[in-house]
Amino acid sequence: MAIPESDIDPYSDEVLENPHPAHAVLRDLGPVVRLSRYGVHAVARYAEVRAVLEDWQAFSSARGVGIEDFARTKPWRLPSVVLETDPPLHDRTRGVQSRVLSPLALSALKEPFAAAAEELVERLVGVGEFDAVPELAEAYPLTVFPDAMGMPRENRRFLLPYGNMVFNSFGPRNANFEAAVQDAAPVIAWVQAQSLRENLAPQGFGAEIHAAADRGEITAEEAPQVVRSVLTAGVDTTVSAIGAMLHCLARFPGQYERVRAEPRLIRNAFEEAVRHESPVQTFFRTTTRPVEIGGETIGEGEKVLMFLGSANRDPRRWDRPDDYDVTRRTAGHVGFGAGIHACVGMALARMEGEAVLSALVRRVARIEIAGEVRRRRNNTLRGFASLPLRLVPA
Ligand code: OVM
Repeated sequence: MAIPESDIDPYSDEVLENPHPAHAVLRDLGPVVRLSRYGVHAVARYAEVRAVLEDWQAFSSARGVGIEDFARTKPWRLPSVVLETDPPLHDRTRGVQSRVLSPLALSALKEPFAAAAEELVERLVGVGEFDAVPELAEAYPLTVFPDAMGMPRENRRFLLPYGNMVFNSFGPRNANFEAAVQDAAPVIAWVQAQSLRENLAPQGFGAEIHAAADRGEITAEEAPQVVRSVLTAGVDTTVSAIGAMLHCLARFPGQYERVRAEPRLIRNAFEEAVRHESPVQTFFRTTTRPVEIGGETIGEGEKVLMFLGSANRDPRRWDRPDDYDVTRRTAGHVGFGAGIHACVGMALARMEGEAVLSALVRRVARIEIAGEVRRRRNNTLRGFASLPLRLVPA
């Protein structure tokens, strides 16, 4: 038995534009595949993606969750003390984020999040036709998220190029990466400054993370790094998820009607969009020992690429995986990852998605595509460069 090889380039323009055919080929080749172009192993089936996510001892995050191995190459930025770590450090830093972003801690934000969505959607219904990327998918998180963090008003849009850099940096040093990191210095400096205690409001996620340092849960040096982690992961991802939800509801008008008739489906409509689109398409792990996956053994120190988007559309796990179905049992999807590194901000993401869709179903009878939809090219994130929509008032 040998591990099958493939020369598919998951970071080519063609595959980033439409990854689904390549995912199907990789899934059908076997439970684990070697990507000859990059010298890494990859898992594209649901079962193996899940198995890798759930075994942090054998599949480490500490050597980076991108294609670069921190044991061989100097990391592009100071590694995240949450994402790019293993226990015990991971559990300490993650524990602080987890408390600050817990559903209970977020309950006070429900009303302001709803109010912001109502205001934005009301205005957009008046406009009628617009590009939903800047006007809605970006505009909404860029208001509610920095407010919740306790950030000043100036330069909030810097969060977008910063996220774009970091999510490109998990892939190879290709044209996408190079374009994203041009003029990186001022953006990186800004994010670093925003993470400091003195630049964060006395109330908000930022202040709460710094307060955890006062209690000795994390060190004073770690606190801004834990803030930076939330700033990095908290915007681009939700922009993509909200964009995906809007795109799905426009492409599947029957599903939008269904949600309007039964607003208790709103939460699952967002969740199903995260499964269907998988805004975060890929992450890597590095093996800490020779380890078996799907009956094959791979050696120590090997990079393993997990195709989350492929797992979420694996017909071995999902019925009609390419359909957007707001009544689907979405539990078990890996759009937020799984295991100890599963998205710590998912309650916040869900609140944002739910607030936007709640505002839409009240005011909008139909969501229509109103022009050419263009995909964005990023080594890790799947999203849109442009999503022209028409909102037909109720
Ligand atoms: C971090 C980080 C950065 C990007 C993504 C992410 C999806 C985390 O710096 O911790 O999670």
